[in-house]
Amino acid sequence: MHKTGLASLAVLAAVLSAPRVAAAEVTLRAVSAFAEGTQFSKNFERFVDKVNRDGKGVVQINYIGGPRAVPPFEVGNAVRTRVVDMANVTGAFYSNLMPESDAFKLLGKPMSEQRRNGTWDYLNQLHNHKLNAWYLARQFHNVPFHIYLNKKIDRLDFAGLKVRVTPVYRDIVQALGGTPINTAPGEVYTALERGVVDGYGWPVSGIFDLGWDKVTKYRLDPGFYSVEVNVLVNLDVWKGLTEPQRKVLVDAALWLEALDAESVATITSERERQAKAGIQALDFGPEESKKFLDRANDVAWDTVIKRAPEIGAKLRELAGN
Ligand code: 173
Repeated sequence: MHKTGLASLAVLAAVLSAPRVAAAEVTLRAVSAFAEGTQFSKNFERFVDKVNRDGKGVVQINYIGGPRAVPPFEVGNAVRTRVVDMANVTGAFYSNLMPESDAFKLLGKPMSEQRRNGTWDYLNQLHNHKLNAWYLARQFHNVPFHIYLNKKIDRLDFAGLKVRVTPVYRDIVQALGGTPINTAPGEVYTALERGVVDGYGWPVSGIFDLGWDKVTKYRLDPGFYSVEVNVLVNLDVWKGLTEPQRKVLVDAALWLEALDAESVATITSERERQAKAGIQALDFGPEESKKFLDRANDVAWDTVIKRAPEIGAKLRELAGN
């Protein structure tokens, strides 16, 4: 072999053994379980923009959109089977695949703490095993849920009321004697307008996004639990990423989790906006409120521990409630 041949072989060897930083840019396809531009998609969309800015030549996200692309209750399975590479979705929408996800609403510590105390790691392992997913980020730990009603109640009793739920609210609605009706967010407006339901569960923020203020009379206080909306990546996709690609995603995930600080102002402004829209708060005072919160906590843990005794007990220990 002559000299130039040897030289090009050496170049080839160097290229082949080069670290994977030299790998081509990868593009991940992502969806959200919530409508585009609405409260629980917004920060994920900012995350996508950030990755696309910081990850030029390394990793990019092709955001396909909200529930028109994949129905909300199928998003978890779409990540599992790699129909999509990444999703913004609440555990409440994949509890059919992972019953333990009912407990995520009970894990209300800031994510910085959940990452320090082993909660993130434990939940990541659960997602690895049960959903074939990497648990990249969790958002909105400091945003509570509420029950909204169109019929006035004079005590904490839902007898005769039909209430739209997801797994988040099912147990407490039942415990108070109401009839839970499970629907995706996209069906809430019509269900209220037609009187199919007398109320619905939803976080403190976001009811204006789909016009529900026009069909809502009361918000039951206090708020309860802790919203959880997660960014998941298909596990095979995650394993195939290079270190630099993962770093762009992890840095953006930590940035996304820190956006939870903004929720404090959002909550204040949403409550004010509800009041201006004529939505009245129903509050039965500190004693009844405490009973309600304790009940909500207990019935939720009962369900988790019944469905997943060992993992449920471990999650309760991590939650500290
Ligand atoms: O009410 C819901 O659809 C629901 O469970 C949920 C969860 C997280 C954020 C917003 C709504």
